[in-house]
Amino acid sequence: MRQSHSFIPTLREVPADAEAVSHQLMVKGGFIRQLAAGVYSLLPLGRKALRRVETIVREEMDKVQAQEILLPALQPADLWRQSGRYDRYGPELVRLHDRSGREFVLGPTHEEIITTLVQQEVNSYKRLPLLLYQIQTKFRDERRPRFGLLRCREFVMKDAYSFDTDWEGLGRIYDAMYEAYHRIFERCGLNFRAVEADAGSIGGEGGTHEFMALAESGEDVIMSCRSCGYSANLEKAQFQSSGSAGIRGSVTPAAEKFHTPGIKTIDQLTVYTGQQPQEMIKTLIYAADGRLAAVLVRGCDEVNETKVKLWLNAENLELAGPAAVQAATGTVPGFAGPVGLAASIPVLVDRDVAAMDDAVAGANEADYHLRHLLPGRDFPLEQVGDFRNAQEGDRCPRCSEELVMERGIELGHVFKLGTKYSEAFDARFLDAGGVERPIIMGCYGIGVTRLLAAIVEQHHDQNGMIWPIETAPYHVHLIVVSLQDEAQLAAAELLYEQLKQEGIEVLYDDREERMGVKLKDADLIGLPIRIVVGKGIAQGLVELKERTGESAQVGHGEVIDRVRAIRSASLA
Ligand code: 9G3
Repeated sequence: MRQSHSFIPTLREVPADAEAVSHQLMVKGGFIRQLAAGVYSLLPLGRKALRRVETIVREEMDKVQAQEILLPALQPADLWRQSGRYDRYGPELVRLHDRSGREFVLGPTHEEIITTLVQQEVNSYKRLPLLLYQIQTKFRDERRPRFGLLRCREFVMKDAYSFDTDWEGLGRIYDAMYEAYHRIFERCGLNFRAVEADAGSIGGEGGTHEFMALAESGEDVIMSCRSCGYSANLEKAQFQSSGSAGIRGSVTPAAEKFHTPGIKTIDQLTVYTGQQPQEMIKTLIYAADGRLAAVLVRGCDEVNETKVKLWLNAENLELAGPAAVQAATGTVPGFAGPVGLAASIPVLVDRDVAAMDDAVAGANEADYHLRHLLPGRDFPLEQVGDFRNAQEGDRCPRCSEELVMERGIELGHVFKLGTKYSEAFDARFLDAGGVERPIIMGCYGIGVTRLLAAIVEQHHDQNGMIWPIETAPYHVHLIVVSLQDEAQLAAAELLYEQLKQEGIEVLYDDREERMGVKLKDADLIGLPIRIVVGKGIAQGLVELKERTGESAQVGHGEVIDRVRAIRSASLA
C-alpha cells in the first residue's frame, strides 16, 4: 500500500478524553475513530490488524474441529423470555421493535440463538459432539464505556458453543479450547494468565476460566501464586485464613460498652482507640434479593460480594440503605455490630473474624462501641466462611506461598454450561439405547477487538505502538527520503515490488513529506521492520531497522533475505 494513497490520518496530539495508552495510540496512529461513546470505526490499519487476529483465531478454531457459522445480531425477544434472561438484564441489553412492532434484542451473546438452531437440527448422538463458532458483532449498552476498544458498546467477539452427549465429552472439548486459547494468545504476542473465575450471570453448573492479559490499565484484579501457578479472579480468589491475630485461649475480659461520640468509620475508630483495624469488626448490612443479611469482616478487610452472593444463592446483592440498617440493628450505619444481631437477621462471619479473640465492634447503639468481644462467646458463629477479598500477602490456598495481586484485561472466557440452555430450549438427543437426554453444552468467548487494544497495551513505547509480527497490519514500513532523487526513488520502487512479490506486506511511505514526519509516523504506527532508502543508495546501501532494534546499513540486494530471516525468527 502506498501511503500517498492511503487513509491513515495520524495525529500529533493525544485526544484529550483518551486515558488508556492503547486508546491514545490507536487514535493518534489513525487505527480507530470514535463515532459515539463506546462506538468505534476501524480505519484501514485497524481493520488489517483485526484481520490478522481473526486469522489466528480461525486457524486455531479449525485445529480443534470448530466449524465457523454466522448468526444474526437481530434476536427475537421471545427467545430471551424462554431462557428467562429477558428480565434478568437491565438497560445493558439493547431492545428494539421491528416495523410490525415485534420485540427484538441486539445480541450481546448467542446462547439462546445457537441452542434453538441445534435443537431444530440435531436429535441423535450420532450428530454429536458439535463445535460451532462465529466472529461477529455484539451489542452491550455498557453504563461506562471507556478506554477505546477495551470497553465498547459494539464490539467483535469470537463466540463458540459446544454440544455433547455427556460431561466427559464436554470436558474434552473444554480442555481442547483451553489449549487453543493458550496458542491464540501466545501467537498474538500477549503475556496472559488463565484464571479461575466466577460463572456470574451466565450460570451453568461446571467450571469456568478467564484469560487475562496482564496490564496496569486492566479493570480486573487477579491473585496469583508465583510458585505453584494458582491464579484466580479476585471475585473468586481463595487463600489460607489469616488465623487469629492474638494468642487464642488467653482469657478475654468481659465485653464492655464504651462511649464513641460520632466515631463511625474504621479510621476514626483506630485514631480514637489507638487500636489496629485487624482488631476491629466491620458489620455491613446487605439486601440479598430483598432479604437483609449482615456480613462481618475485619476492619482491614473488604467484603467480597461475589462470595456472599454465592453463599446466599442470591441474584442481586446491594448494601442496605439507612432505614433498613436502622430496622435491622436499631441504630444508624457506623454503629452496627454483631452482638444481638443474629436474633433479627442472618449473620455471615468471615473466617478471620471468627478467629479473633479480643475485638472492637459497633454496639448497635448510636455513639457506642463494644470492646473485648470474643466471637462464639459474645455472638454466635452459625455461618462462618470466606467472605472477604484476597489481599497481597495472603497465602496461596494450594501451596501457602504468598499471593501477588495483578491487574488484567479479560480477553477470553470459557464456561461449562451443562444443560442450562438445552433444558430451556428442549435441545435433546436420542442416545445409543434410544433414551432421550439433554445435550451438554459449553461456551467459549474471545473479545477480538478488545484483544487488539490489549496487544497495544502490552507492546508500545514512548514513540508509539510496537506490533508483534503476526498481528502487525503490515510487516515492513518502506520509506524513501527524497522523491526528487531518481536513484533513491527507483531503488525504493524496485524494493516495493520485490517485497510484495515475496508475499511481504509493505506500507510504502512515498509521501512528499519531511523525513522527520515520516520517521515519527513510522514509530507511531509501529510496524516490525523499517527500511529507509536514502543517500546510502549511492553505495548500494539502505537502512534496515527493527522497531525495537538498532538500525543497520544493508546491501540493497540483501534486504529480502534479512526481512525473511526476521519474519521466520519471530514466527518460529
Ligand atoms: C446479556 C448482556 C450482557 C452479557 C450477557 C448477556 C456477559 C452475558 C456472559 C456471556 C457468556 C458467554 C458466549 C461466549 C463466551 C461468554 N454479558 N454475558 O451472557 F444480555 Cl446485556 O456472554 N457467551
